[in-house]
Parts: sequence; structure tokens; C-alpha cells
Amino acid sequence: MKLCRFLDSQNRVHTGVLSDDDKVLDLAPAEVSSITTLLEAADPLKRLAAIARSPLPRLDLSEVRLLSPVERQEIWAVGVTYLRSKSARMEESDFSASAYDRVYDAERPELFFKALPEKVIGPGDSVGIRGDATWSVPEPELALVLNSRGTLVGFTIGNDMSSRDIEGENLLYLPQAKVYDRSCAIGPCILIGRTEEEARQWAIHLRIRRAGEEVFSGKTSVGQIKRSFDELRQFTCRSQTFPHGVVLLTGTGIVPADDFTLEAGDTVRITIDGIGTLENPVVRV
Ligand code: DO4
Ligand code: MG
Repeated sequence: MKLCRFLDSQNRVHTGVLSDDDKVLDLAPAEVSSITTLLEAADPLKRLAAIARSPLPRLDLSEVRLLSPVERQEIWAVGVTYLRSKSARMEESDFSASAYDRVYDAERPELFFKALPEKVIGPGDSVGIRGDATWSVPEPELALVLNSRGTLVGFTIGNDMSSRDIEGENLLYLPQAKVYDRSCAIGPCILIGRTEEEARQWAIHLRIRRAGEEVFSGKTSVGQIKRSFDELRQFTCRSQTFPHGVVLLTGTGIVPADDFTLEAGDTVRITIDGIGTLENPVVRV
């Protein structure tokens, strides 16, 4: 089942369930006012299935505005989990190449803070490229949704927007390359009730359009992530609690060729089989 948040015509935030026929089941009459309360249930899928059996309004997706499904969760990210990410980063910087080489094989993964929930961009809103960057790319990533107990309760799509020139200049600039206004998009929903085994069968697609033309397309498979989800989950929750849960981006396996950079006005479209599509225009910030 796909959990979402949306705005009604009076700009009130609702929690809903997205169906494959582009309908949204409005959970407001069932008094479900947040996704987080469902994710905190002992069995979120069972709880949601029971709620969804009651008579609830079914709205057309075209009547509502989807928001990011993130409420108060922090956003963290893992890096260099795909061979493609390791090789791209080793090429972008002589200076940092050995660090990327080592972390790919090390027991401890690269983990970094990505965004506060209030800074996350939802479906259709603009993602940003930094005004002082010359080489900007989207990073299409499967995101794990963990509740406050650190249990993996769902999956969503994340875009870990990155400034490759800044990251490549010096590894210590990573927070500036990764964390800035509009650098993280998440959505369109949180898929619950699926296992890691199922998720590893999914493909991730990235398409970038400029002035009506496709200027990049690429594809990878979740199955190529080097580390298990449990390993990523455990390292994220080591010596750290997340009172509202955490959304963890699992790394990118799609890196455009080195002569490609995003431009303002481009559209980034990320699709993950089983979850849906996250599409955002690009602005310079
Ligand atoms: O250290 C660089 C960031 C790596 C990353 O974000 C990724 O592999 O997705
Ligand atoms: Mg990334």
C-alpha cells in the first residue's frame, strides 16, 4: 500500500492512500492525521488495511496536490554503495580517490546527514542547483523509511542533488556539495508491506529533459546495492536515536557522463518500479 500526503482545495494537509488507478483514498474521516502514527504502529500494513476497509472518500489524483511524504523524519544518506558511484567519484577527484576506494570495501559505510524534514521538496516542486557550482547532477536513490524503533517500515524515492565540482575539489566540502536549499526531493509516496528481497528486483530509471528534449536517460537495479538494508539500517541507528524516524537514501547507481551538468529549467524524472515516479523541475538557488 502507498501512503501519501496531499493538500485539499482549502490547502489543508491530508494523509491518503494512493491506488494504481490514480485515485487517492482520503484518510481524514478515519482520523488519521499523520503518516508517522501509522509507521509507528506494531504492524503498519495491518493497521492501514483495517482503516482502508471503512468507507472513505476516493478522490481523483488530478484534484489534489501531492506533498512529500516526510513529516518530522530526518533525512540521512549512504554513499558509494554502487560500483558506478565509486568509479565516478574516483574519476572526479585524484585528491579523494583513495577515500572512495576504501569506503566501498570498508565495514563501516559512508553515512551523511542530508536534510531537515522542513527542507525536503515534494513531487512537482523545484529542486535546486547551487549558484556557485559548475557541475550539478541529480542522484536517483531508493530511500528506506525507518520508524523511531529503527524498523524498516517502507520505501520511497529520493533525489540526493549534488554539486560534483565542489565535492571533487575537496572531500571536506561534501556537506556544501550535498546540503543546500532544495537539494533533497522525496516522494511521491511511502510504499509499505514490501520486503528487501522484493525491492532488490526493482529497477531505478532517471530521465532528464531540457527544452522538450531528453538529454539524459539511465537505468540501474536496486539489486546492485552492495550492502544489505539491515547493515545500512544498523549503522544509521548506531549510537543515535530518531524520535520521529528517519528516511535513508541508499546511494546512486546512475551517474551521467562527466560532460553533463544540470541546467535551470531542466526536469528530473525518477521512476522506481513498484513505487512510482518523482518528477521535479530544476532552479538555480
Ligand atoms: O561521497 C560522496 C557521496 C556519495 C553519494 O551520495 C552516493 O553514492 O550516492
Ligand atoms: Mg547520493
